[in-house]
Amino acid sequence: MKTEITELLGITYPIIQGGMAWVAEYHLAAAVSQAGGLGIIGAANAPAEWVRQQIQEVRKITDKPFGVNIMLMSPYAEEVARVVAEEKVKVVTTGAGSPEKYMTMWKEAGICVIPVVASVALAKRMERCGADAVIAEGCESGGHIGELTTMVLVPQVADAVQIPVIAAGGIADGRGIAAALMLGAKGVQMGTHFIVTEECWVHENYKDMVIKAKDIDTRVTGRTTGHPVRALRNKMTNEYLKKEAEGAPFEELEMLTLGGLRRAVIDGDVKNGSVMSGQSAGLVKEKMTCRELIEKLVKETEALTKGCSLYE
Ligand code: TUI
Repeated sequence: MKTEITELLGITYPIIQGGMAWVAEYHLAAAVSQAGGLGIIGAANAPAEWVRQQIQEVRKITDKPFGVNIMLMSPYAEEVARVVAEEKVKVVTTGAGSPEKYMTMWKEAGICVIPVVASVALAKRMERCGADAVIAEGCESGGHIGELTTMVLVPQVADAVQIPVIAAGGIADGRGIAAALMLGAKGVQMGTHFIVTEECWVHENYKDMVIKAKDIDTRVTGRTTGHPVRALRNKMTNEYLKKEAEGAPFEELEMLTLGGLRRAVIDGDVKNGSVMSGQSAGLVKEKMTCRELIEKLVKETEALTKGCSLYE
């Protein structure tokens, strides 16, 4: 499965693990990289020194490439941006905003910069300011989402830019990967399925809820606040959507999801917490190691794409 993305990043398979807030810490990132994909540490709302320690922990486990995702709405985004440059992390992905102001610093540090985009306009802007690739993320994804689905976003972004495109949103098996490659992507990013891997340190309640989830079990909160977030439906999403429909103030709503992610991931409170997950939860059936998952994905994809000229 050699593509422009495997060559750009120096990895075996064009499979990137999403930089999920609170979920993507060093055990997961190291295991994914060790298995031939690209592991990513999710900096989310964490302070810069926590991110530095996570980077150092991955380096103790593997000498394979890995990345850091910077959530640009974080109050620590600026400090984290400096830490990844100091640590000369190989790959930086960004989410929930535009990373333009950090681009010069990162390029000078030799970092491969891959912003997540949810529109053609932002993809073009990222290419102009020096991005090495973009992740086109459809609204099937978990967490903070855009408007368009993966099916329509990926081919339009692939037509609009010269740099390689990575597809994300709704992909959880070889069929999804094969489809993404057919749409013009050179790689995929997956989050939800990696939540249930053995090396992922989220609470077992969170994993069990992802595995039990059916096709229609996610909800999007915050459409009216400008911060739409997809999570598995529970008491929290029910209350949120009720309050949102009643016009509750922004701060009151935001507290329910932001603080809620910690409650779900760490405390295992999957009733009152925010169990962020993509729509692909319905496709996720069992727990396995990162290596087992990646090998399964590669086998499925190769069987479907045999004879297609998708690889280099
Ligand atoms: O960032 C994500 N997913 C996330 S971040 C996150 S932490 C959080 N928790 C609660 C509330 C808010 C955030 C959980 N999940 N995905 C990448 C992504 N980026 N999806 C969509 C976008 C995006 C959207 C609009 C990127 C840029 C953008 O516009 C930027 C601009 O300036 O035009």
